[in-house]
Amino acid sequence: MRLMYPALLILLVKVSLVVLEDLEQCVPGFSEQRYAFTVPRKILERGRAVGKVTFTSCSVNNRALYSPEDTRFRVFPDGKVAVKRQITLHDGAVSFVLNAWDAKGTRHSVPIILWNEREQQAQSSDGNKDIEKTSLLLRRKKRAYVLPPVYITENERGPYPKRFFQVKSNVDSTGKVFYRISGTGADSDPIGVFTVDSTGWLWVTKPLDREYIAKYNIKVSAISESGQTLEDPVEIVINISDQNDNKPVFTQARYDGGVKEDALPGTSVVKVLATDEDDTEFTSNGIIQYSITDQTPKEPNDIFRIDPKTGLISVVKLGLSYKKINNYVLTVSAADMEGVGLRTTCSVAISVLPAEGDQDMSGGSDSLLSTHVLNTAQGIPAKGLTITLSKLDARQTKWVQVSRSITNEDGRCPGLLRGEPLAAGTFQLRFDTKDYWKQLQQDSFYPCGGVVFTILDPKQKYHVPLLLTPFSYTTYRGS
Ligand SMILES: [Ca+2]
Ligand SMILES: [Ca+2]
Repeated sequence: MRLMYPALLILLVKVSLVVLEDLEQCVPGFSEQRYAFTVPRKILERGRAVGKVTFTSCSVNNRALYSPEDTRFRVFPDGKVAVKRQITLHDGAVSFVLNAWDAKGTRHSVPIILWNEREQQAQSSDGNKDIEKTSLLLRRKKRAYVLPPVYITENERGPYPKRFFQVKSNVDSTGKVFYRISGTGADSDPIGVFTVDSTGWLWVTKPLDREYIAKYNIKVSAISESGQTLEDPVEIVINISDQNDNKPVFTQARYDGGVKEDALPGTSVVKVLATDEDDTEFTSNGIIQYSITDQTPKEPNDIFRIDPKTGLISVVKLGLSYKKINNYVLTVSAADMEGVGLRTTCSVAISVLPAEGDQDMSGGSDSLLSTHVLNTAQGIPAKGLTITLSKLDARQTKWVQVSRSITNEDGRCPGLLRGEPLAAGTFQLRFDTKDYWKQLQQDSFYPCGGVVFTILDPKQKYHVPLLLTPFSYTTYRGS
């Protein structure tokens, strides 16, 4: 037994050397530049296998990790492509990019196209003789060739130029055939992104940017030596597949909002907005989700929530107190890929305002008509804004001024009625907004804002607040 060990050892060393040599010569990648699978029906139910890809990962066991960019598909370790969620082929075809990683961690991407067999037959039944074999199926529909779209991933690594598709003319047999391409990216701006060589191969000359141009339509013509066009041009649609190369960007670095301390759960406070230039149609690279990642002060926590899809921040529960904490700063994050991708943050300042009817702030609880102006652009009460109260005269023809006052530190006007009894009728509050913004060195779109309202019962309380930014104002009936 002892003698057998060295022999076994030598054998093992030999075998592993062979494996290593094989791996050193191994070229990772997919077996095809693209895969086209046909399926017998329009609706692909969950679990259906549609085809198989072959990928060499160059790892010892040649296992690969696949990640389809369309999450309705899954790809098993053996390369089998199956439907994960039911799909309807509305246009007769669907395509997506499949990524796989080799043993060195390099990503390889390949386009996969699924065709509905019936649609294909219907389209090709009118001219079998013209069917040409390219690297994909080329079919003739009426006078123009219909080619399945070609996919190129943006930001693809060089070296450039890279060839990606071949067309062949079927009148090739007699003399020499030249090819010419036209369209955006070929002979019109941006010129020279794509070229064609004498064998009909199309080349891409530089990395592409989907956010610049997402789709190219190139026409390929076959030309004889004497310069004659030999047949109808072939149109090739080149779709640029997205990579997640853009972070979400907030429209403002900082947002401000205000909320009353007695605001009920569900009250909206402020809405943030971020945009992402990446694709939202075929991938989630541009689909943003919002979350609150930090709050100052930390306690009480969970007072605010953000709608992950809309960015609307609202009050979740009671517990705000103007006297205890009158300002919160939230850190809000926007992350693409539906919340798991690239992340950006912004800060949101929220002012807590005293509740209505708070004696200290309202300028007297006996006042039946009150107003309150809030600068919602900065989340602060609007101080020093001139307000004129007028009443429509008995003949309903002109406005008669009742009083004129200026808002105090809290954005309120305690002297609005100057002790006069409130009478039924139609009133107007005029807010001199231009002068207010001017003192803050800001331009305003509205020189003034007028709110006209009817008082039916003079014994009731009427509160007419104004929420103001340089470009908008809103009002509502408070109490
Ligand atoms: Ca993105
Ligand atoms: Ca992109």
